[in-house]
This record gives sequence, structure tokens and C-alpha cells, in this order.
Amino acid sequence: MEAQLVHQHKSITPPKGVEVWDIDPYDEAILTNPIPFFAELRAKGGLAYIPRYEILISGRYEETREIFYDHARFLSSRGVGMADFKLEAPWRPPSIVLEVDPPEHTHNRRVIMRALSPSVVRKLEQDFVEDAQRLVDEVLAQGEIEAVAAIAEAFPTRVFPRAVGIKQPDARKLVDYGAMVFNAIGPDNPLRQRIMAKAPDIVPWINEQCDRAQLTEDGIGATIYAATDTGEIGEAEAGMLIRSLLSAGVDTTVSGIGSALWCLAQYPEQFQQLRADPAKRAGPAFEEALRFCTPVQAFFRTAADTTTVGGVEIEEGTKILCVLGAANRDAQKFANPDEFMIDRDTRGHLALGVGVHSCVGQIIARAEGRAILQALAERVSSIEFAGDPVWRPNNSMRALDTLPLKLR
Ligand code: OVV
Repeated sequence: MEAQLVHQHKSITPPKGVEVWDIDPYDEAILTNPIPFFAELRAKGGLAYIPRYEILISGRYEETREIFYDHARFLSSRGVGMADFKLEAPWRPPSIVLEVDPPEHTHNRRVIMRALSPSVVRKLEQDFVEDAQRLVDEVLAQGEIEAVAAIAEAFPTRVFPRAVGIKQPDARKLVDYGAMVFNAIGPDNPLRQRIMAKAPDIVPWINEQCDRAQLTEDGIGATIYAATDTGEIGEAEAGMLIRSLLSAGVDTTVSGIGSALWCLAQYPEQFQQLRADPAKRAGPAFEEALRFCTPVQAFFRTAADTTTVGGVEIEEGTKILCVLGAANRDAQKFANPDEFMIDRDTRGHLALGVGVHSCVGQIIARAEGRAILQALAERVSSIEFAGDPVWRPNNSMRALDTLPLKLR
């Protein structure tokens, strides 16, 4: 056992009735091709025990949803990665919205919810649509493109930092910071170590962008700082909430849009179905891509006390890896789960979580996804692979590294 890779958390004995599964879910071969692993995971039962990391893992829909929904029994404040913040210092000051429980969570989340409300996003949406149309016209003129750089990274890094009010966005640093945050969820493996080596170059830049003086006066960031004027939160908290936007708002949408493009190239008849009514079907197509590929593949929760899930007794302090990507392909919830079908009922998918911690940026994320898919469907008659797509291994994010496409 490679103990040095295991972040500190309580050593548990395998609960009665769960299978002991000698596997490394962070093996790069699994991270880049997770679907067979998901099937094996669900076949093990509601929970399995992984001795290598002394964790439980869940990948069936019912149990994964139960754990994710119950923030009182399954804590976020002890970290949503493998490390238990009670036992190991986190790599950065904990997020005051992701890595916290109610009531602090409720108070801080309210400030972000206001700043990312439907009325705020409705005003941004017209800009997103125009940017998406311009970007699609640009890439169409090129014919053959590498779509991760040209669309999946280009679009969110153009529109989101501007919406937040970042004056001089650095797309590379924003994408790399997201990669740090999401790789940090996993064990201290070479993947995590490689990206963390960039921290001295990236973290100070990110922190600087979170200062009030660095932000425009009309963006989402300014709205968050407005909550300091009433005393609802302090300056430091406002800065931390901006950091959350930059942590969770770039890599996730880059992954979601890249995955959606991959789905539409892989299933050309689905792209033609989208083209038949782009305005109406872009939203559902993006939603199905979220289910099918699930950008954030997994988060941990920590058992607050002894409890049971699906008849299995779980001891206090147990780390549970909740594999949202596997739950989203559970046939008990979604018929023909391994088919990408833009007209299916995707309700209840876990790509954006569920419960009090569900994605607070989901309205803006969906607006970005819709804008780019609609612009594509209105302008492009066919999307084909121009080479093999390559997935980029990441400890918790399913993301493409390169996606060569031919657009006509
Ligand atoms: C949902 C999410 C992912 C990653 C980071 C954060 C949130 C944060 O609050 O920093």
C-alpha cells in the first residue's frame, strides 16, 4: 500500500456486508476511460470499500443521491476531497461555501445566489449569445479546429471572467487554477503533484483578482462586495466568494462544453435533431451532455456520526467517494443510460449535485451551454471528428485534452 498517497482521514475497518474492492479509482487509465469502471462500481452494491485509500465509494443513483442530499449526516466542512480537514491542513484556506456546513454555508451561499440570480443572468445572456455567434463564425472560417482550445476553453474564459468583472483575465491561469482545485480533491498522486507545482505562479494571481479594487463596478464581483456595505459579510469573505467563482466557474463549463461537442460529434443524428430546433433543443442537449459526461465526476463527503446507508453501517469520520458520473448512468434511474439522447428526461441527474450544496452557478453555466450549442446548431450543418479525441486525466474532472473537429 502506498501510504504516502493517502491523505489523512480516519482509518476505518471495512463495514460488514460491503465488498472489499482492490482498485485505484485514480488510475489514469480509469480517469480517461471511466465508463467500464462505473459499471463495475454499481455492480458491487450501494457501497464498496477501497483498502488502498481506506474509503467507501458509492456509484449507484439511490445511495449517491441519499448521501449527497443529506448535508447533516454527510459533512462538507471536513473537506470534499480525500483529506479530513480535522486531521490535515487543507492546501488553501477552505472555501466558505463548498467546504462548510449550515448555518455558515446558508449565510454565505445567499450572497452568491443573489449575485447569480435569474434576473442577473438574464441580462448577461444576450452578451453570451452574441459572443457565441461570433466565436462560431470564427471557427467555421477555419474549418478544421482543435475544439478544446478553440471553443471549450475560449468561450467560458471570454464570457465568465468579464461577467465577474475581472479586468485583465488570463485564460491559462484560470483554467490551470480550476485544474488545481479539482485535482486536489483526489489523493496526492503525480497528477495532483504536477499541477500543484504551478501553484506559486497561479495562486497569488488568483488571490489578487479577488480584491475589490481589482474588479469592475458593474459585475457579479461588485454585487458580492456590495454585501459588505450592509455588514452581511466582511471584505475577506467577499474575496473568498470571488475565489469560489473563479474556482468553480471556469473548468466546469470548459469541461461541460467540450463534452457536449464530443457528444454531438459522436452522435451525429443527435446533432441533426438539435439542428431541427436549435432554440428549443440547445438547453436539453446541454443537460443530456451533463448527465452523459458529468464534468465533476466525484466529490467526497465525511460521515458526521455513525449512520447507515442501504443497510450498511458507516462509522463516524468515514470518507465516502460519491461518484456522480456513475450515478448518472444507473439504469435504475435512466433507461438506456449509455445512450446520448437529447430528448430524454434528464431530471434528477446529479451533474450539478443535489441539496443545499447543489451548483450555485447552474443558471449561468446553463446559459453558457445553451448559447454555444444554439449558435453551433444554427450555423453548422455537420460536426465530425478530424482525429482521435484525447481525454485529460484529472482526479475529479472529466475533461478533454484535445478534440480535433471538422465543422461544415
Ligand atoms: C463547487 C466548487 C468546486 C470547486 C471549488 C469551489 C466550489 C469553491 O468554492 O472554491
